[in-house]
Amino acid sequence: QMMKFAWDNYRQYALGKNELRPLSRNGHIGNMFGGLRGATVIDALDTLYIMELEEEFQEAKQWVEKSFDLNVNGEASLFEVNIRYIGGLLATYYLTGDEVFKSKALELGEKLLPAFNTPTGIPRGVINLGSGMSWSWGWASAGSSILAEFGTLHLEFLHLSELSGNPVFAEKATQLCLSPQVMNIRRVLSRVEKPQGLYPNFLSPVTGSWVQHHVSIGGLGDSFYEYLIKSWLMSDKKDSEAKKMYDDALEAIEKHLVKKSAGGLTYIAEWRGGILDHKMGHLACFSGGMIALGAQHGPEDRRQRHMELAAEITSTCHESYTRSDTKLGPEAFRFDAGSEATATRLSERYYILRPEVVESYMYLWRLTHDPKYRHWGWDVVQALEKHCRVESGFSGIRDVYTTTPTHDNMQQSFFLAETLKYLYLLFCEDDVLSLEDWVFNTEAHPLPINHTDFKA
Ligand code: DMJ
Repeated sequence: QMMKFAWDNYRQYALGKNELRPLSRNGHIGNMFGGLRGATVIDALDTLYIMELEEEFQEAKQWVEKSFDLNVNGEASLFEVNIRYIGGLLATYYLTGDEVFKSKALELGEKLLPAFNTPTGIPRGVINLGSGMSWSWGWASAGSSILAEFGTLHLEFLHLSELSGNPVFAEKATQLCLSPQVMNIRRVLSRVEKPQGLYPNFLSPVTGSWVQHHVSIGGLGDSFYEYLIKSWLMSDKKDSEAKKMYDDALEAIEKHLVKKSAGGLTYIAEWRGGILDHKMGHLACFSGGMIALGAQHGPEDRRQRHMELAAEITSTCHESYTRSDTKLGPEAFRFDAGSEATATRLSERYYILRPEVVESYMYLWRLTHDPKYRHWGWDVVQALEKHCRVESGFSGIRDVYTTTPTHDNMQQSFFLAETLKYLYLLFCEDDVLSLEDWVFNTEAHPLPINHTDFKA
């Protein structure tokens, strides 16, 4: 019902725009997708299909067939186009077998390739989909590329290669750091000196070296780690290089970033050139699910330790929800100056319908069957209904610490792709998109396991 409500309002007031503005009842285009439209359509397709909202799925499919225009000219985020559009189209192709989704994914994939024309092969973050010109984000230090962006292409690009028969995509994803001396990004990343074994978030696409020593499992770093373990799973556990990189990275994170607060809450801090920032972003809350997923494989003592860590982090993220008045969590919460899993800055009190906490509930439920995860998920459903549902859709809120929050007038496309999908899967049988057969890309679009022969 929540999905139908979110979709119906988007379709009625904003079809073809990127997101619905549910208070003003119009569409939002934004500047992340380079002139592409319909981000909500593409992000919603597989969720509608999985939920058996047949009529709504057909509406979305028709829009893709008749109105989805790829001949656009504008500045796009390589990362966002990949995870939302390519991921959404690929997943829907695999679920339905409808060729239109495959051909659109391949066509769009081709348009992303010029971003990789850099001295190292590390792509830049922004690309003009018309001209193929690419550049780094203005806000990224010294023209750097972002770990979570160039590290979050692998799953989709392997499938593009598999489906097109063109190895170029797999090569781009696996040889992101091609330079005369270096064969691929993983080799470069294993050679480049890593402070304390940690991966900083900013890398120069020109020199292939770190530009700044900020490490985070939240924003700017997050899905790089996620794609390592998922690359291994998607390869049917053949891509041992990815597994080793994941294991080593997690070991360094455990050693240097995992902390316990005075009140006994486990959290993952951020690291700035050796100094810890005792903060977790909402985005970092996906890590409970990731660590639980990765924990299933390996020696028993390690499995147990990682399952405990995953459960503790998920519980801390749950605390960030329960300690607010709305029972929804803030954008970032801290463990300093007497605060414990609460936001201390006004600018971090908002909630924009993000999925990461329910994502971890879904993984922890599937992997432990502890009923508390369903209870926690149900609390989120109720909080969303109470505080985020408005007359014409769902909206983010500006302050989770008041029971009369102001709405931000935005129904994010990831709410339909991820938040509602993970909530639905939390209450489904385990064989609906079984973790044995599917990996979810970082936008919750399911991709089949063992579907590719391209090895890293
Ligand atoms: C999503 O677009 C993806 O999950 C991405 O990896 C980071 N966060 C947003 C939603 O919060």
